[in-house]
Amino acid sequence: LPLKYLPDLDMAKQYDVLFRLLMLGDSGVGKTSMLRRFTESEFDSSHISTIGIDFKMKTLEIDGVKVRVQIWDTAGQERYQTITKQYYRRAQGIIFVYDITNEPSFQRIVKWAGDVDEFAPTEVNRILVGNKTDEELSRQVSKEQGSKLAKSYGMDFFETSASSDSNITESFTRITELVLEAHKADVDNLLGSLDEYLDKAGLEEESDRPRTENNTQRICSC
Ligand SMILES: Nc1nc2c(ncn2[C@@H]2O[C@H](COP(=O)(O)OP(=O)(O)OP(=O)(O)O)[C@@H](O)[C@H]2O)c(=O)[nH]1
Ligand SMILES: [Mg+2]
Repeated sequence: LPLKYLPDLDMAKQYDVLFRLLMLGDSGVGKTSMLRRFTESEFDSSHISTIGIDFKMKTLEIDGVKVRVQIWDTAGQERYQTITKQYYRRAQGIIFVYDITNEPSFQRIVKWAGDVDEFAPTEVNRILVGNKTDEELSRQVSKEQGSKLAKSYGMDFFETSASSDSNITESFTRITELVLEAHKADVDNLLGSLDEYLDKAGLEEESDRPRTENNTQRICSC
């Protein structure tokens, strides 16, 4: 087994693989609110700017694979960018967020994407999200503009609202699916070889022992 896939034998098998996702975008676009909506089903209309970086966890089941995602919520404020950039290279999936009622936040996606090209692994999966669709009357960026930009980057595109809970689960699920797809060969390989390994270990130890499979957790932290 490659060293980067370390089974953690201490915990009961609650998930099969672990992926890291990263949220990027200007301050105030709603990154923390989207994450809070997704992980806690809550929304707060006050803005408390994220300081540096924070994360939340959630487990999703995709194609029978229990995927645990660690979602890193970065501060959009310029002054934290030296810190947050250090997390780019450990991400397998990136969610770029802008605010549909704030044109400059949309323009700056180009800058965020450029930073990712520079600091993240080239194979990182990415999606684009335009948040705050509940504020339709204040819209400054059309859905077409968003979808066109996403297309030019080869990214999937969603418009969401953390406030009215629209497309939030869909967006996080999609980026997770993309990451899982991209790592599918590794994951299958990992699940397969661990099963094989455990079968053999079981046979060699004592053949009437129950299979240890269920106590094993497989982590893909590639
Ligand atoms: N109407 C509306 N407001 C939202 C939505 N999502 C977030 N907000 C509000 O926008 C403000 C900023 O949201 P945050 O989630 O803190 O933004 P952020 O992107 O995490 O900002 P930083 O941490 O500074 O980078 C807050 O007042 C939120 O309540 C939404 O979908 N609709
Ligand atoms: Mg925040």
